[in-house]
Amino acid sequence: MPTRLAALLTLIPASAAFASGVTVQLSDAAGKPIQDAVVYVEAEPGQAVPKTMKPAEIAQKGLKFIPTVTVIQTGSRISFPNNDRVRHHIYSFSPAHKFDQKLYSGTTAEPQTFEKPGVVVLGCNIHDKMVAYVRVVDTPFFAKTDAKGMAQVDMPAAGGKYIVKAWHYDMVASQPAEQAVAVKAGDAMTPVAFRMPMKPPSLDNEPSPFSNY
Ligand SMILES: [Cu+2]
Repeated sequence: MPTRLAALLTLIPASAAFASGVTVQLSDAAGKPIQDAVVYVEAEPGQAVPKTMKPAEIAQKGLKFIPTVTVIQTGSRISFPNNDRVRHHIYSFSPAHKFDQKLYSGTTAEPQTFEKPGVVVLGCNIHDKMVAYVRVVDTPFFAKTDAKGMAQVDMPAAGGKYIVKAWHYDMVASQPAEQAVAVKAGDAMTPVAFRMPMKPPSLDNEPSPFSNY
């Protein structure tokens, strides 16, 4: 893109009519929508992407992590407000980000900066059922699918070749599904659809989610 045009486009607010990016429809092998999947769009090698570093928050409330799934760009921070009266002990053994924080009731864990791309599974040492997933990605272009399996990834002023990836913590494959996509520049969203085989609903004898990452 000519520099002058790029400079002009940066003057247009993200909410203006110049919506570009991809809309993703995610369904399982039977065609049912997949909710809470992470979809993200990576540039082809050698192509720079902006660093937006939007921070995120994973709260603890009612002995749950909220939300269950979080996606952030590599280098971003997540804070962990504790809204419960009980204490939690948040930890992760995942190679992408190991940490361990004992907390007292009402206290909040230090924010963590996630420096490596990958999957980080969070647990609580006191409440075994608490689990949350952080997908750390090398791009600012990402979204989560809704109840209809749809996600819209806004890519302001983008256009060109990209790789769209989709990941869910219950997917059968160990690596994200991916498709090469030519994203249209200007006022257009490029539709992408994925079929992703999923594991059967949880069984009591299922291996712990912590063993996968
Ligand atoms: Cu806990």
